[in-house]
Amino acid sequence: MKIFLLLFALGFCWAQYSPHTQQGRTSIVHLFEWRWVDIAKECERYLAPNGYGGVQVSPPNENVVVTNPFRPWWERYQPISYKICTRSGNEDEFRDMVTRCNNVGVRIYVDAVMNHMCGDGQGAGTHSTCGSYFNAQTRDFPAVPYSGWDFNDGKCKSGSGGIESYQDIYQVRDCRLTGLLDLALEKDYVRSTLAAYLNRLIDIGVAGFRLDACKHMWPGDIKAVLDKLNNLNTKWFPSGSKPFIYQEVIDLGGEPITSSQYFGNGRVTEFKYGAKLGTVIRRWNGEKMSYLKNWGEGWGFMPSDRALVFVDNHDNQRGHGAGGASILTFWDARLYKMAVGFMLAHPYGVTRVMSSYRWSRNFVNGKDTNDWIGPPNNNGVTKEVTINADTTCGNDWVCEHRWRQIRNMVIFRNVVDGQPFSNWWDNGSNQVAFGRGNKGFIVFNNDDWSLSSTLQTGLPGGTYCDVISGDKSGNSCTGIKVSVSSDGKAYFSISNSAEDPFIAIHVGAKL
Ligand code: QV4
Ligand code: CA
Repeated sequence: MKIFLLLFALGFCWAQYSPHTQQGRTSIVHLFEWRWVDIAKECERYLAPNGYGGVQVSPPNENVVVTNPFRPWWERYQPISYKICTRSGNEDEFRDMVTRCNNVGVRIYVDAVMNHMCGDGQGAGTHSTCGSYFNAQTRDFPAVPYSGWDFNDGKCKSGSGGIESYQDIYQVRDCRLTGLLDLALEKDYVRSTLAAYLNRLIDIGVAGFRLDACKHMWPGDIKAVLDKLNNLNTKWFPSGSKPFIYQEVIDLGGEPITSSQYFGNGRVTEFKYGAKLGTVIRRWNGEKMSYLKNWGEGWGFMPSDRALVFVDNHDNQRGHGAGGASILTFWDARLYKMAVGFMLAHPYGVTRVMSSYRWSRNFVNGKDTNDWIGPPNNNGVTKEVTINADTTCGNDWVCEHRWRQIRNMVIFRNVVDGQPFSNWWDNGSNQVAFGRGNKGFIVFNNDDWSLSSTLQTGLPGGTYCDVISGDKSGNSCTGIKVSVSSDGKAYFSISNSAEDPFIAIHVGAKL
């Protein structure tokens, strides 16, 4: 009986580290700035049929309307209230999205902005996405309500009231991040108000939360809010399920605040992952893919069961946040597909795929002066995500999650889930291969010459369709065919000038 209680207790507390995806689904896609009506449709027509586990959505709560620059994407990180009312849609549309996605086994994770309200320079009035009045100068947010008592003004010890040094853990938590009015999360009233907002979302049916700017909140204050949360809605989740939590903490080393200080609350974003993988795939600083043999904890990353990983995110794909120039994005499509393919094939972490929109970049001295540009819109109204005949998206939505190579690697990850990292091979340079037990195998050629090798795949003998160059369609392959002999070996030939210089096979794409 004691063992059972221990396992139950452990299982119980593990829950906030589990994304609660449906059996056989493993990855999250960030549908950045999408409208709720479009996400609901995408769950039914694309994400469920292609095995996506869940969607991270942009902050659904009322935010300030910024007109200079015109409606930047980042206005959504300046809360005015917790009314579900933004450019992505209203509460009815949000509820409909969560219900329809859950009904096809696709979870919804909400980007929750708990650390602050709007910028101290946002003035007063009703320029907010639901028309609520606020006054930043007097810290007055009657639609919550919050007043001066609920902010950290008196607590911050820096001269400017803003964060002046990331070496000072008190400033980082108690002062303003880029002028954003910092909430006093040590107050029970603020903790209860935030918990009430998250509990409304839990009641609607969301599966968990991306917690924004966690470095700027004390881990204990975050825990105090999480301890007030209800279990997930039993309409879609087993009784006793706790919300999945992944905390945005940018820890590239060199600061007193570290990711591990937040492990007690849930998973943490591992920003070293995308920064390092970008450097390796770009072959900068002498990095080589053959060094990826011990990828994961071997590279100094946090434990895999605490990590949320990604190649790029909404910040660093446009020069915000962390990661720098090495970050690969959809703008670097060929290398990007290799990086995302590697991430989805490797067992480390819970994986998140970025889905972006195009904007007109304008580099001046290496910085994109248009990094603020918001989603495709008609005079501020976000455009619909249209779907073209070839299944790509229109209206400047990039839809990386629909790219064959990425969609098929999400399926690859589902097929190999639980299988060990195995059969590593490399040529000492940038040609590498590895398997996942007896379920899948992937080969990369990132050298400036062709790859031609017979490798041990670990797979059962037979003919497999390469899911990078094509699909398995009926009883044939639309792309490259790979024949694995009864001893598990297969010959691979990959030109360094191939459109996508990597091949992936798995037992779900076997003729
Ligand atoms: C400006 C000045 C301030 C001044 C203020 C006066 O810079 O010095 O005090 O005006 O109001 C926007 C503007 C910024 C402006 C600020 C307040 O870009 O110039 O300050 O608003 O008006 C996003 C953007 C920010 C944006 C913010 C709020 O990246 O540029 O600021 O939204 O709109 C750190 C954190 C990490 C954070 C990362 C970006 O540790 O947590 O920086 N990442 C998350 C989100 C990110 C978001 C925030 C946090 C804030 O992923 O998207 O910032 O919620 O590394
Ligand atoms: Ca803070």
